[in-house]
Amino acid sequence: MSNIFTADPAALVDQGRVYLYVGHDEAKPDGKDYVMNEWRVVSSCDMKTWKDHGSPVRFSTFKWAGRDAWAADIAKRGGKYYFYATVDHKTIPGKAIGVAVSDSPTGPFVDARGSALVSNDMTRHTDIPWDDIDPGVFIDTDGQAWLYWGNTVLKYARLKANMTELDGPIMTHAIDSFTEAPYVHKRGATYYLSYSRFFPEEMVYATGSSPAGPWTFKGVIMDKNEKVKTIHQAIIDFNGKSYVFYHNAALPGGGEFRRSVAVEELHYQPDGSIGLVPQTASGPAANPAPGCQ
Ligand code: FUB
Repeated sequence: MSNIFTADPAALVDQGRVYLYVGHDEAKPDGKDYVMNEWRVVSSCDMKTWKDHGSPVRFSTFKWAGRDAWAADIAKRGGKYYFYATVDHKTIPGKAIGVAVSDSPTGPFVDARGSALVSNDMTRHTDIPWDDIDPGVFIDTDGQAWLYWGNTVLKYARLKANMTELDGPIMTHAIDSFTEAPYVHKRGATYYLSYSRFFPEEMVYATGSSPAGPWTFKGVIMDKNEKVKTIHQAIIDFNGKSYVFYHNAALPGGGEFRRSVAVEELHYQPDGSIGLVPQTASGPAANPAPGCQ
């Protein structure tokens, strides 16, 4: 998307098509903070040409939220699409995570609970009010769904099969220099936890043999951005290749609060490690998925 500023990608491959969900950075050129009211959806059959599906979900989809359509993630279960989203809570000070649901990857989405799934009063690990942000949802091959989130402290919990309730306690992992944007994916028997570390952020990853860790730090996936301190990744496989979405501030007029989502191909080495991914101006080559329209 080069006509608007976007951030915090989440991605889902569904029926041979890739859907990309992004926050909309609406700050003015001299803006000093995020202005984010909605998430946008685009989709592609080849990672090169994108169809705009507009905005099927906003912070105001959650009546209990007052502002801030920050980072989100999505999962499909039982024919429904569950969208986990960071917003600012109207009555419980601090950030919170809501879950919206739709019968279609392009929405419209409705609040699945009518209340926050996670709110700041449920976590006491740090004093900051923005520690309950950046949900990453992962459904394991055994069907168990997990939610990861956090700023400063990495938190995680099981989700019930209904995808709208936590199943058990909120747990934490002590991850050195963890900043935010936890994201878990699985390749073969290996679980990959990618996240942002330091500030300005670099995109790094750890691996483990279970969705609950323990996690072994492996290395840097992408070096920090030049013009913006955040980077926020999502990693998927699509049509035989692997990709990492992230954001930078490369569009004209871009900056800290005027970011742009981009994508690059990601390569696994024979030992399962992820090679350093350079940012390019052109992105990956077209990868047309057979039968996708
Ligand atoms: O877009 C607002 C916040 O900035 C996100 O929640 C973080 O991941 C960072 O990208």
